[in-house]
Amino acid sequence: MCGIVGIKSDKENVCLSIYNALTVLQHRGQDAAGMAVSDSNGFLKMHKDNGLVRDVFNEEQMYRLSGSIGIGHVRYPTAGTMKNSEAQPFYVNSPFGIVLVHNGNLVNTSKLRKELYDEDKRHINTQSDTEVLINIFASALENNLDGELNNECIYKAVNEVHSRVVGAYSVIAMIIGYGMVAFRDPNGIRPLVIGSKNDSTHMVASESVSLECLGYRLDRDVEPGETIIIDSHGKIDSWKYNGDINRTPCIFEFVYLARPDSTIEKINVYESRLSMGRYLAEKIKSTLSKKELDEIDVVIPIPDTSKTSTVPLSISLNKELKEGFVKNRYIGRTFIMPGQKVRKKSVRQKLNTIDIEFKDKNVLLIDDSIVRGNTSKQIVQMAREAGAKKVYFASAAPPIKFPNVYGIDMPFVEELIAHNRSIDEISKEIGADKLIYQDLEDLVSAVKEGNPSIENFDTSCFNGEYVTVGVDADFLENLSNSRIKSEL
Ligand code: PIN
Repeated sequence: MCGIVGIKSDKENVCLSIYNALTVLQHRGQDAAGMAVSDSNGFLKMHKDNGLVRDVFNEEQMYRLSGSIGIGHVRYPTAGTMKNSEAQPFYVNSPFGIVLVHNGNLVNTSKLRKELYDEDKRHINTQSDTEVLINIFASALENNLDGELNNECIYKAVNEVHSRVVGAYSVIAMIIGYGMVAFRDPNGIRPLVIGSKNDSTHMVASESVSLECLGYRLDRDVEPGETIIIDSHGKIDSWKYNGDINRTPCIFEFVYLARPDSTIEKINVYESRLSMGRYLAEKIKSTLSKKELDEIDVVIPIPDTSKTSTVPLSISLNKELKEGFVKNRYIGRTFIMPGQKVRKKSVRQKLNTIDIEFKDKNVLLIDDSIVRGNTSKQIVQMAREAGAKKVYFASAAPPIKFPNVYGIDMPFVEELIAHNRSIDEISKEIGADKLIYQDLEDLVSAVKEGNPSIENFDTSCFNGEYVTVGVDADFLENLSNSRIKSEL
């Protein structure tokens, strides 16, 4: 998962707005950040590096990055390596100066790499699938040029991209001197929204929250398979792919990835989490015996995401909600630390217990999801060390049994605690007295409540049903061999 933003302004220098929008999207990736801005003389300025937004850009770079149109990116590594050369945006200088940022993960990258080399005669210099994508786009633009560059050739180029590329891709590209091009894959797996301030100042971004925080109005989602062009005069035009469009947004955005104050596909993320809590409460009621339910003294969310779902859950169970864990806000994510030992230690550095909420109590802990189960195991242990008698554990998402191939960094299948284990075995593994998982059907219903017109979501990490072609056993095996082992 990554965060992307593009701004075209009628007068103001966009660099500070892009910087601010990237800090709002920082939860989508803390590994690297980058920005490319074009000025009125057609010069492109770019800066990217590993690190948080606030560390990557300094005052000097911000002065240099002036211009009225630009794009930015925050990265959470899902494909490729953690080298700073793989930070985005990527740039090519033919057929025009093009810079591009991408959120998602391509499925047929190996095939495309080979084609680019053999047929398109383009050189790829990194492991990043975004470099593959920009070259496919550039090559398609070259193939479809009809004299002057115009919107029509751009649409034809994106049409070619859709027909060659398989996977998840929300993209913002900038063609220097022409304008900005934003498009979303025909499944609309990763989010992308567009908003505006006035008729000629527009922002495209991964989440609506970056629009709101910068005083833009959310206009709408970029539709699956849709391409939007904002030209250098601020004029907007759009086109819809005429191939297969099958809207299947990633349900995990609602479980954990997106900020609660975002709206994706007209679904308020916060409300979907409240609803998950209500459904999970029903599941808990039907799973635990009356005795077990009666003996729960307190419900405790594991911060931060599950705090939202725990509120209606505790009301529905008629149990007191207590803050039993405090999270250190200033610690970086543990994934940047290599090796299991360091990762285990990091949970304790990140979370601490408020012992009085556990001492001599039967507690029900709520988390948004269980991926590897390492954190859950340590949290259960911490609850016991703080004096809990019984520790029940509930997850607002169903068991994660399959890898995510569309841009969420989920470990390969053997590392998933729910892979090849029954619920009782998982419960034992994390040391809980009982473990309750949300049912997939209920998770889907909870999210759908916000927009009943969405028929399907990508739920592949729960049921192994991948929404694009090309995800077979061979693909999954190659993926697990190439994956960066990082922690979600
Ligand atoms: C973290 C949300 N959430 C917590 C991410 C841990 C799985 N983990 C996924 C649970 S936050 S583990 O609240 O947004 O900070 O199962 O892999 O141990």
